[in-house]
Amino acid sequence: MIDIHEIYFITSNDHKVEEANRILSQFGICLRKSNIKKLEIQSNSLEKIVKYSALYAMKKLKSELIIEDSGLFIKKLNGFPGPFSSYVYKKLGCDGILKLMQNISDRRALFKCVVGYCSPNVKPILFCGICYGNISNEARGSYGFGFDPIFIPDNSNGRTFSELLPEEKDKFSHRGIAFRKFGLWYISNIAKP
Ligand code: ITT
Repeated sequence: MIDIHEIYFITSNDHKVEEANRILSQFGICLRKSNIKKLEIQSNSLEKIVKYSALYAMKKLKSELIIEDSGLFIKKLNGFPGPFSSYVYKKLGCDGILKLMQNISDRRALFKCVVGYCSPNVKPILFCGICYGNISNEARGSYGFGFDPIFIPDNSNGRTFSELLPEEKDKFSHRGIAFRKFGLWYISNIAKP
């Protein structure tokens, strides 16, 4: 029988939990959502935000845990919304970003995800994933969440994340890359047979 490793995931976002668990199941890891309050400092660096949040959560939970911070960085908007993606999505949504991008022909953008793991014995260790692509001219597709309908990852034949099946998104996505790095590290360093 395969042992399943359960780790707390400090997040309010059910979509993140679903995506992470889809990716981590191949490593025998299952993330369990924890609703303890996540403290997020204001910073331009996802890495700094994740490190700080992980240490803060560890003080409360005293158990191994995962924190993840992600964002959409648009080149011609100097990286906006970046670390403020969650707030901007809630206030402006995909339509607001499309309006900001009206008349901008360079639509290069990237999604970045930083996953932080720590335990009572392990200081926060970070795993990063970046997915390059473009902002579409209109929202398309019905899968996924957040800015998925307006992000066309490279090598997707022009389809937005929302037009890809969830498993296809995992192959390209920032979250897929970061959590696969974490899974590989975890099974070779922490969950050794
Ligand atoms: P927690 O902080 O509680 O984990 P959150 O949704 O607020 O949840 P972030 O602060 O990391 O998470 O915000 C990232 C935002 O960026 C998220 O709310 C989405 O709007 C957007 N985002 C991140 N990854 C995405 C993805 O794969 N597809 C679409 N949008 C994404």
